[in-house]
Order: sequence, then structure tokens, then C-alpha cells
Amino acid sequence: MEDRFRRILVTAALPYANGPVHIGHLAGCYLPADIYVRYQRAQKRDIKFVCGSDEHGVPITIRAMKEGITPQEVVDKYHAIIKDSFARMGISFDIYSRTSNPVHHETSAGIFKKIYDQGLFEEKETEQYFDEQAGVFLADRYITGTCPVCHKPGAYGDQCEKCGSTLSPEQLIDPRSTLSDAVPVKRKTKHWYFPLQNYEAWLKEWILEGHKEWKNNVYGQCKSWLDSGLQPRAMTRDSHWGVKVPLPDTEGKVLYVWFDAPIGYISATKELTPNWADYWCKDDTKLVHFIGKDNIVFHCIIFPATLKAHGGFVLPENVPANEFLNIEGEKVSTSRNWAVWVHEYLEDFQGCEDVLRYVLCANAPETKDNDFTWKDFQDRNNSELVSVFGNYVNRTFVLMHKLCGGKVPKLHEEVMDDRDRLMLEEFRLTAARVTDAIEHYRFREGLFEVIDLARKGNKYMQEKEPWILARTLADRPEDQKLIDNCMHICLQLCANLSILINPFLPTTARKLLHMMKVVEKMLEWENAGKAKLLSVGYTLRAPELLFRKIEDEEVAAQINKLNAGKISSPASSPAAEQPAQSASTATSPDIVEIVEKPAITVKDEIIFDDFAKIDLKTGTIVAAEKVPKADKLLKLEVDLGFEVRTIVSGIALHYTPEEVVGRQVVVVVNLAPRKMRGVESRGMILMAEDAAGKLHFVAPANHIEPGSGVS
Ligand code: B3M
Ligand code: ZN
Repeated sequence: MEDRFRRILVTAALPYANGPVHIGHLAGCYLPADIYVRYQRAQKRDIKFVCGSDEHGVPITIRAMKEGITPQEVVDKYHAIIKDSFARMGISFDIYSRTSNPVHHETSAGIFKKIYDQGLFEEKETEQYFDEQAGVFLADRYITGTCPVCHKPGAYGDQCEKCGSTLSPEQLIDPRSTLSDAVPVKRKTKHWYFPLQNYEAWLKEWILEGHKEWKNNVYGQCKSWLDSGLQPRAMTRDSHWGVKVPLPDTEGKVLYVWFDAPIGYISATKELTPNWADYWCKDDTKLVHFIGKDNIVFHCIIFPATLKAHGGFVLPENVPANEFLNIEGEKVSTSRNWAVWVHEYLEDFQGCEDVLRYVLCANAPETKDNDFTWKDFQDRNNSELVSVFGNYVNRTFVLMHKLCGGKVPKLHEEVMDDRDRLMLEEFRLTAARVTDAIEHYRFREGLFEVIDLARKGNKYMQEKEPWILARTLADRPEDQKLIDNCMHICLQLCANLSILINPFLPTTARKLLHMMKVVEKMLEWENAGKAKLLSVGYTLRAPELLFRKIEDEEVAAQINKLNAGKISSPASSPAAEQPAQSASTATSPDIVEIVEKPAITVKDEIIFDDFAKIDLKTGTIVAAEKVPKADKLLKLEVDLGFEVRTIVSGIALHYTPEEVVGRQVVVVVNLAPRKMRGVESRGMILMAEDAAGKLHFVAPANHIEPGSGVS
């Protein structure tokens, strides 16, 4: 950790208490946050990890309406289920609170009031859409219509997901209520707006200049919001469920859920410790928000701006947001029941909590959306956890009992060779790499390093073959020293594995401690990389099974369950939908992910002359390489017959450089040059995108001369 910090406060997005959590939530933010926190605790840093249920917002009131129960009953039910799932998965919050707690109501109302008293809100009476059938004002997400920018249907009142434009409900063409499909009517209502535009310059300075180290996906989203200009945003809503607006004559109005929810982090800290202000108000606190990508704008722009307006609070040092985890190639959808629910997993795979943690971390959507498949779950378990990690530990313990009398043997320095020294050096190097990876939120990489150390251990043991030496001990008694050295090093490696795996797989780490008969204290990070952790002569326990094999039938049963539970058409109302990830897929609190195949739409008509301006020619890719630090980009050299051009193309997630060399392509050759990641791209390659988002080359059916015109 940087010297300027003395304590760390980690938050994980507050899940909406309107449904259970699924594995996309875990992968999105709770697991990465927990890994980070467990590591920091092992570093003996002053750290607090806070979270809780987000119990306000429209999705909860709608669910209550549908189920014919009160919003309080909805949140009570799901708060309990969610809390239990987290606990059983080993997500080690210092507190898991809830935003319906009185302390939260007081805290968020207090913050609102202070901003109000400073005269910073703009009070506006506007006409807003009202659903006369449902009898409610419609939150932005509950209005859909045609996008005024790209003219595609299915845009929401706050955003068009097809073209990414930020919208307001008034801009939608042919608006409809998603609750009743009624045409909404306008009604007058008064609200308090936070003038985000006044904070734009400050936010640009703080994020775009000051936090270039943020993950690309986070920085990029902030930049595009800031570049497109910020608008005032209403911080109150018409509803009876939520934190009451702390002003006179505001019956039926509550704080906007995205105003109060992040303040939930503060209230939870207040509940946790009387020293809460140290964590929130002192500059030497490192505040880190773990979230999913759909929450970026709220955590990077809106919440910091409100904290800034209020004054006196620290701002996040980092906001490591993950992308989404798909299931078996399809987007998670709670309304279609296309999800793997954590509470169900825990029933079906008892004692396999660490396996899920492992697979979700190994497959974490850290830089791009990723896919969870049951086959991959099985493969990773069987070939990595069982065959590499578990097998290594098991062999070491079995051999130590067989060849060294169940005790940690001595290290005989006089017969050590370079291979032994190299292996010991590897402990240190791995520890340093894991440390660096976790400090910089690269958890997958950290985890791979740990598994790789076990792999190296296996290789070392295989090369040393102590069991072969044991056969000829009668003739060569001096070989016992070689056996001892090998087993000594292998055991110290097990001790290192327990320390390094602890943030990722805490239960496994503790099983190792039990086998080694050592106490928790050994897991302190300062021990990572050390060559002497287990004392010579110390008796160790018999090996115990760390991981069991996962059978084909178990995987088949899960796939069947997933398919059997699938509801083919999305529920009629998005209100039934639960946020899908991290904490959700929605860009607004008031919902929800609507799962629809993107409609095929046609752009506005153009005349022939417009088309004729585009110069298309065939070319052949003659060289290709990855653009450093850009996941998606390949730098291509394309032979166009008359010259070879450099073109940067966003296809790296679909094709390797080797796969594209030699391909014929169609190029827009008169596109103005553009710099991408410092490389000037002169032209664009045409690609077709299938329904799954995979890109395919557009090329002449038969090989023709590079430079041929296309029309
Ligand atoms: N509950 C939205 C979501 O579940 C919201 C997160 C709040 S974090 C302060 O994605
Ligand atoms: Zn659009």
C-alpha cells in the first residue's frame, strides 16, 4: 500500500433486496472485494469491509405490489437470504447492514439536508410521466420508447442501450409504461435536482487527470460521461418507500435511491464502529469501492460529487469495477431464470464453497465480459484444484509420512543443489508477484500464480523422484539427505501455498493449517515467500482431501436444471427482473435488465451519392500483432495493392494475430486517419457481427487482387 495511507475502507455494492444473489453478483464485486480484504488483513493493515442490502427503490415496491405483500416484507425476506449466502461463501464483511435501518435514514437525510441548507440543490417543478393505470409516477427505467438518437425501439427513459445515449424520458418517441403498457400522461411534480454540471470541471480534473491508473473500463466510462456533459439530476422521487425527504410539505416524496444507497456505506461504518469518522473523513484513508460495471457512473461521478458538495468526506482512491459474467454463453437474466443462484449452489455442492470461489476468480470478468460454463467449472476443479493443487499437497504429505517418519525433515545444506535453490527462490518470486497482482486488483493473475507455484512443486518433486532414491537406500544410505531436502522444500512450499491461497480460498488454507498443525498466525502475509516456516522435527498430520472430483453427472444435472428452469419469454414487466450482476445490470436503480434480442433495425435512407463517397477496396492482411495494453485491438498491416497500410482493428477478442494473417478483407480506404493507443490507423476493416456478438470477416468469396474496388 502507498505510504500516504494509514487505513483502508473497502465497500462492495449494496445488492437490492428484491431477490437472492447469483454467481454473477459474486464474480462482479463480492469475491474480488473479499480477496482484497483478506489479503489486506493478512498484511495486518487497518481495514474495514462494509456492505449491506439496498432496500429502497422502485424494484422493491413493484415486487411487493406483485406479490401482494409490503415492501418491508420483501426486503426482510431477501435480506436474510442474501446475508446467509454471503456468509456461507466466506465473504467476510465486517458488517452487513441494511438501508432500512434508522441510522441510515438519519445519515442520508442529514447529508441531503446539509446540501440543501447550503443552497446547492435546484428546486424544480416539472411535468413527469404518470401511469394512470398503475397509479404511480414512472421512474425513468419504467418508460420505454424509440430512441431519438438511433431511432431504435426499446430505449429507456434514462438511456438507450442500443447506442449508449443518455436520455431523459421526455426525449423518447412514443413512450409507454413498462408496468401496464399504458401511454403515460404528464403530471406536475416538484423535485430537488443536484447540479452535476457544476462539478464537471472538478470531476474531470480529479478523474481524468488524477486517476489515470483506474481500470480501462472504469476510466473509459467516466471519460465518456464527462465528455458528453453532465446534466442536473433529480435527487428525490415520488414514492412512499424510501428515506423521507427531510423538508416540510414533502409527503409522498423520498430520496432518490441512488442518493441514499451509497450513503449506506457510511451508515454501515457508523453502525460498525464509533471511529467511523476516521474511515470517512481522514485523508489518509484509502477508500475502495468494488462494484459491477453498471454502477460505475454512480460511484465515480454522482456519489463523489454529492460528497464533494457536502464536504468533509474522503473520495474513492479506486473503483475497480468488473464487467459481467454470462452463463453458458447467455447473458444472466433473472426474469428468465437464467442464473446460477448462490443459495442453490450451496445446497447442491456442500463443502465446495472454495471451488466456486476458485472458478469465479479464475474466470472473473476483470477486463471483459466472461462466460461461466458448468463444463469449465468441472474442468477447472478436476484439472487444476484436484490434479495440481490437491495432488501436490497430498503427494507431499503421503511421501513425508512414508519417507520421513511423518516429521518435517532437516535441510542438509551441504547437499543442496541449484534445483533446490531455484525452487526456494520461486517461493519468494511468487509471493512478490501475488502481492503485486492483488495490490493492483488483478486477482485472476494472482490466483494463477499460486496454482503455478503448486505446479512447479509437482515438477520439482517429479524431477527429484525421492521415491526412487528410497528404493536403494540400503546401498546408498547417504541418499536419505537428498530425500530429506526434497521433502523439506516440498513441505515449506505447502506452508507458502496456504498463505498465498488464503485470500482466494480461505477454507482450503485452513485445512492446510490443520494438516500442518500450525495456527492462523502463520497466514500473515509477511511470511509469504519464506523458506523456513515449518520447524524441523515437527510432526504433521495425515493428509486430508482438499478437493474432490466433480463428476459428469453432477455437471449434467446442473445444465439440466438451468435449462429446465429457463423461462423462454421475458416476464411482461421488467419489475419482476432482478438486477443481474455485480449488483445489477441496470444503469438506473430503478431496475433491471430486460432481456431481448436486439431488434434488427435499418438506418435512415441515404442517397447514392452518400454511398459513393465511401471508397471500399479489397486487401490482404500481411502482418498482425496485439496492441500493448489494449485487450481489443490488433494492429494490422494490410496490403491494398497500391500500398501497405497500418490499420488498427477491434477484433483481438475474436481472433489471434496468427489467425488473421493471410486473410482477405474489405477496407474503407478513405476514412480519415485516427490514432488509437498511439498507433495511427488508416482505414477500417469491415466485419459482420452475429447474434452472439462474434465478429466475422467480410471478404470476397474468391481470392482476388488486393486493391480491387468494392461497390
Ligand atoms: N443496489 C444497484 C445494484 O444492485 C444498487 C447498488 C447500490 S451500491 C451503493 O446494482
Ligand atoms: Zn439509441
